[in-house]
Amino acid sequence: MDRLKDTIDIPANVQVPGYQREQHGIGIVHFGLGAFHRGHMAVYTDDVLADKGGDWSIVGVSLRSPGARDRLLPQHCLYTLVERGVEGEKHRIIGSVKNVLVAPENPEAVLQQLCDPKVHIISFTITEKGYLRDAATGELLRGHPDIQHDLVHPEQPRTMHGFITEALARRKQAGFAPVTLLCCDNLPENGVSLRKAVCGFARLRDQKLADWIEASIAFPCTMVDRIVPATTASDIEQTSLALGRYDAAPVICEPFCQWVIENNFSSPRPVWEAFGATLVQDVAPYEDMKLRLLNCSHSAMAYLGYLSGIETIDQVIITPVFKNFVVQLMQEVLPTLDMPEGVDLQEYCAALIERFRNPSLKHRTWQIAMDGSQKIPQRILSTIRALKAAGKPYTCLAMSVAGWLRYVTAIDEHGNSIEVSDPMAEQLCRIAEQNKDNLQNYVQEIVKMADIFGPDLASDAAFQDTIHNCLQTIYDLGAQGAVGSLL
Ligand code: NAI
Ligand code: CS2
Repeated sequence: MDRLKDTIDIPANVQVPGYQREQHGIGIVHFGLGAFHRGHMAVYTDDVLADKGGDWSIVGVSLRSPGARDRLLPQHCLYTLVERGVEGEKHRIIGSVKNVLVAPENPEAVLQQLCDPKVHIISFTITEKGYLRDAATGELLRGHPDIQHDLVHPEQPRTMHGFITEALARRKQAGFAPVTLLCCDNLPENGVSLRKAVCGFARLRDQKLADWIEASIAFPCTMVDRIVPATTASDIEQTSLALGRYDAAPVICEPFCQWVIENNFSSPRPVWEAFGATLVQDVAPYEDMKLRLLNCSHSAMAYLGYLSGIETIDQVIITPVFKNFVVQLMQEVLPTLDMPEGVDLQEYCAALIERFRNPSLKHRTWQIAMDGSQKIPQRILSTIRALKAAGKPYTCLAMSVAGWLRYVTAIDEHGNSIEVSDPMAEQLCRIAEQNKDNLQNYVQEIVKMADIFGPDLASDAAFQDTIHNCLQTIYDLGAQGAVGSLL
């Protein structure tokens, strides 16, 4: 089968880029060219290029591995977006990505691309762990070896922080117009989190540069939403058959797509709002709604579902006890949300259940369970704080935290090992091993991790007791039985 490398003779039912790619220059550099960016921001941008034109093509930067580059460059960075919904599949070739740079191979090439005066937007989906931040306070982990390396070797950075700071220093020196730094990760106040990370690093390097960044560069917050599971070998095979071309890098996603962006830019930008994005002054209510309802439910189902031996989210949500648990969990969360006029939260919750039920996505509980130390704080713990402050119950949320504690013991309910993928996995699993004969001590040692639970919950005996009781129930009844005991 020929490789996808152009749109000649592509089946008529496959949408192809509605523009001549070579006529559009690079305007965006994106760090973290993973599945989500290619299923979300790159699609909005493809729409802009087709209908409004402009130099808004994207160069992706991989900070860690050549995989994305090796899959995309042989096909001129074209790839298939596969929307899977109840009406079936829709295929679309996306053309907005034009090149991929692998930072460890040639950091200078990345810096030169960032310093192109035609680049106006630098965006990020580098996962929650990519920001090297204290997950509870959001402050930069200044002692991280890569941060320390980049302070000593500013011209051969390893981190996003190092690349961005060096590029901004060079752009400032050259008198180029400011760029906008656009975070699209699932972080609390993600633009603020990005600014803390970048300016925290810049201050360590040059206070005046940090002051200039604070004063000149916009870090708009965003709420990004589209369920985009990791692509499997079967997805590649099925997509290639449908296309009649071999596509090594298709992206599988749900039909739903939402992007709420703070209207705060220090540069030109594509008119994404002409194709469904929403520009607002305050993203916070939308971000809270999404992180505390969608992502919280996702994490709860990931840990408790995986422990119950259920592999994918759609299988978890069609299990009655879990469906009822998720509904109850959402109702527990609702009092902490204050939405703008016209947003119907009950409707949103019902729509989420339907999105979770999508049987064609096969979103793995194991994938969502990744990086819990970086996700739990904004998805679950901040909601618990709000409920505790209001004197309201947080039973389902506590069971979700207990599910995570059970998961990171790295041994499932059948005695099989769990591959815990988390930047803090070694520390978490060590604590579990050291306290495997004393559940109360285990809970105490984990909850004492203030870089996850924050100093308030880390020292809250009542909170610890609540988590301990939930965890004991999970050990007594199993994860599914423990969930059922709450209903
Ligand atoms: P992915 O695994 O396909 O891509 C992750 C990207 O981040 C890769 O380019 C990888 O090289 C980079 N990365 C990973 N760890 C890093 C680190 N420590 N430092 C720098 N770069 C690192 O994941 P995907 O699906 O693209 O998701 C990425 C992020 O997008 C998520 O963590 C989340 O914040 C956000 N997101 C994802 C959604 C989804 O359904 N997949 C939906 C909404 C937001
Ligand atoms: C998921 C998110 O992997 C995870 O942690 O909860 O990537 C989720 O799919 C997106 O936030 C949906 O917009």
